[in-house]
Amino acid sequence: METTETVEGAGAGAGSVHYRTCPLCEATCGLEITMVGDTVKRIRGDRDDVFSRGFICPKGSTLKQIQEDPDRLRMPLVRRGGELVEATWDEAWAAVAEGLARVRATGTPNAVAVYLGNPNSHTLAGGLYVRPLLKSLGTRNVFSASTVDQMPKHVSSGLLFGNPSAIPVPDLDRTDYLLMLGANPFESNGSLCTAPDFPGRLAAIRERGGRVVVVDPRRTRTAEAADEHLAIRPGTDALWLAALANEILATGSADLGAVAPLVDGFEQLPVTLQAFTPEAVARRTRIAPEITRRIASELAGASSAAVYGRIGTHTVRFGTVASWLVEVLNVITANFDQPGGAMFPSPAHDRHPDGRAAGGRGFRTGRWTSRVSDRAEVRGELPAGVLAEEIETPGDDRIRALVTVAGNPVRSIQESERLDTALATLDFMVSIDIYVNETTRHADVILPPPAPLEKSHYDLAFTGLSVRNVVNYSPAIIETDVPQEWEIYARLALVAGGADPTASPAQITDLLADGIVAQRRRQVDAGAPGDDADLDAAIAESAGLDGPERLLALMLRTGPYRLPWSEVASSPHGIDLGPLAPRLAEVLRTANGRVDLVPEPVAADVGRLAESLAAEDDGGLLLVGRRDLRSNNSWMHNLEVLVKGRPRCTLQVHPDDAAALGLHDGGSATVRSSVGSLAVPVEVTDVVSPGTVSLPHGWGHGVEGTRMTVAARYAGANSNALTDASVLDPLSGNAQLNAIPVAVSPLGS
Ligand SMILES: Nc1nc2c(c(=O)[nH]1)N[C@H]1C(S)=C(S)[C@@H](COP(=O)(O)OP(=O)(O)OC[C@H]3O[C@@H](n4cnc5c(=O)[nH]c(N)nc54)[C@H](O)[C@@H]3O)O[C@H]1N2
Ligand SMILES: Nc1nc2c(c(=O)[nH]1)N[C@H]1C(S)=C(S)[C@@H](COP(=O)(O)OP(=O)(O)OC[C@H]3O[C@@H](n4cnc5c(=O)[nH]c(N)nc54)[C@H](O)[C@@H]3O)O[C@H]1N2
Ligand code: SF4
Ligand SMILES: [Mo]
Repeated sequence: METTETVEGAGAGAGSVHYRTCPLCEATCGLEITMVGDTVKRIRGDRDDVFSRGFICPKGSTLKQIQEDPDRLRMPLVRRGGELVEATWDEAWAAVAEGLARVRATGTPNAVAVYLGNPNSHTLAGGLYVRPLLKSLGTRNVFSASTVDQMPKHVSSGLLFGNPSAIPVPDLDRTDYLLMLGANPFESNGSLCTAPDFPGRLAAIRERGGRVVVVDPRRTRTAEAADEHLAIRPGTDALWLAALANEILATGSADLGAVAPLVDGFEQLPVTLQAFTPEAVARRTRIAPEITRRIASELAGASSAAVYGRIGTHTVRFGTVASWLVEVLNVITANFDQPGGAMFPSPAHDRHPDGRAAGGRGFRTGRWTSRVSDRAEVRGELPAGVLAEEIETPGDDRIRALVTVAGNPVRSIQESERLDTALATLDFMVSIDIYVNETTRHADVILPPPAPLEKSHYDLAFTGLSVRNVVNYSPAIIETDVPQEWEIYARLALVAGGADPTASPAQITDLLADGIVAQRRRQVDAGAPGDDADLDAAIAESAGLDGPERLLALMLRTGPYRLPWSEVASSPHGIDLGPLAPRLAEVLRTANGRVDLVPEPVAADVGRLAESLAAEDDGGLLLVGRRDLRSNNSWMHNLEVLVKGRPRCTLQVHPDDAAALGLHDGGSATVRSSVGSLAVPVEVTDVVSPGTVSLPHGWGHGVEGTRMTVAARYAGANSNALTDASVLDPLSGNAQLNAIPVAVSPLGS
């Protein structure tokens, strides 16, 4: 692979320089990594990366610390006599086969549940080999981090476009006006909007005379850098977005622009949203009617504008309605599918738009429901919030075994202390993970994949959410004795399907490759652009490859850009495929091939939103989360370089609230919610608005049985002890993790 060059003077003697994409967050920064032998000497931003141009955050260089972390697992662990002890891979696989078979023998396939964590979106194994694993397990008890995150966006896209994977992103580099709600890219580096150097791209909007407005109950660093900050009352974004749309409709300034011929239902909007005038929502949102009117007029009048909502608008009780309203605003201001507005990326590995008449099967949820509280299936999974009750409650189909793949639900989902207790009662649990953490300490077998630098990388998920079309492949740069991650996932799929643990994981790659070829062959036969020659070339090129590379080569050559693998593999800084282009017609999968602007399930839930208008707001404290640049959900707290310094897991309280409650900076408080209580250090700061308190998630380390030495010293508190699993966004099953009613008192009182 021509991705290295030799350099002198990189520490002890000659080194080699490698380029790869950082897999840690959604920003996909290019890294320049200097190695001497198998030791990482230096990691910095790759100035020649076609997308990130040298940008890097403090986490990017910690791929070195992850590589070297003595707590990171390099051998499987198997429980013997109650203790997790090191074992060979053969022993570990035998234990997995025995454990799964034992549970299967006494229950239905639904007795084995699976939880898929966030890093599955960041690995090739997660993107390509999870599907066969789910197929083999054949269980309806599939859970993932999606229902504590972005599921409302999938549902709004499913209902609007018939396509839950078609997620519009703000065209950051060309927009003249960005209205951003519940997102803090100065800390998160962006989400459902892949844009390395998000801060720089926001600054560029202002430099070219555009405007950035941030809506957040906290005055974040993102808000500080914007033209305007609106400190909305937590949990009320849907009300405010509805008022913006209502105002645009009422003033006659709505304009569907170029997408008008493809949009149904526009005439229903005014009635659907009639209750939500700027006056009507002011009391609940705490945003004055004249401000709402002005923003509506700015949005409608801007030469181009994009509305973008993230975690703070999704992990709330009206997540799907809020997500839908974001799209409605983009549509009715003539900014949908247009440069500078909200657009659909076109990833290079995607199937080629086949040119067939638009139309598809539409989108349905609730094909099955959860056993205990009857929650609807969405995209083949159930809300993560019901996992604990499905383990606790006796009866047929009770969950008796769990497979966790790159997840830490004991810190990341609602009522996670309850889940912790439930996991201890399972008959069998296997985890694919690099650490013994709060979740995996319950496993009977832990299968560790290689570290990031020991495996190849390509962003299957984030090229579909990216503000430019880019392709970038990174080979592994450090050799390892550990099986490749895809082999572990593939072998687990085989074992779960009853195969002998010695069966070759390459079988699964063969199956997946056959599937891709068959799908693309059907498209060619149906008259899609391209021809059999491309497909034959793809098959020939991929034949000499193995695992994910073989599948990627097939997809890229038959995808929209017809990229030969040799070209992708020899472009260490990536290939820029240009800005986003309008493509609404080809992503639509509704039955009639048109946008359903007011889908019936959403219209029904708007009724619930209208009821909430009248609800009392007693002005009590509402808890919201937050992210910190030097953290990443729950799993990077074992890296001293990131966690040292001022404590990060603090409860932020506004000075007025602190005074009223008798709290002081540096003191401690007890926070109580409907489901739990927590002791936390207090940070008094006017960054949070009055009535809002904020605590980050992913902390609460150092519990018995975990093996993360550094994290244990910077333990923090688990904010998900406070989140109520019974409160969900009904359309998506998504968790409410923000706007949680809490009571706060000085510790000990
Ligand atoms: N209160 C509150 N809770 C939240 C949130 C919030 O804002 N507030 N945010 C939610 C969101 S958006 C998310 S995405 C979830 C995250 O929820 P999870 O995905 O459950 O949690 P993570 O902390 O990301 O845990 C990732 C796990 O993967 C392991 N891991 C890391 N790299 C790899 C790898 O390459 N391969 C494998 N196999 N394993 C790996 C880590 O050791 C860790 O155990 O948390 C959610 N929870
Ligand atoms: N450094 C770092 N980066 C990360 C992660 C991390 O843990 N650390 N996690 C990654 C993951 S998994 C994800 S999903 C993304 C998330 O990326 P973002 O969505 O940008 O997440 P946050 O930084 O949590 O920003 C959410 C903001 O919403 C605000 N908020 C809370 N409630 C409300 C509300 O009711 N209304 C409004 N308008 N705002 C509200 C919070 O104050 C916060 O500032 O970040 C990713 N990147
Ligand atoms: S912003 Fe994200 S992708 Fe870029 S270096 Fe930091 S963690 Fe890696
Ligand atoms: Mo997330």
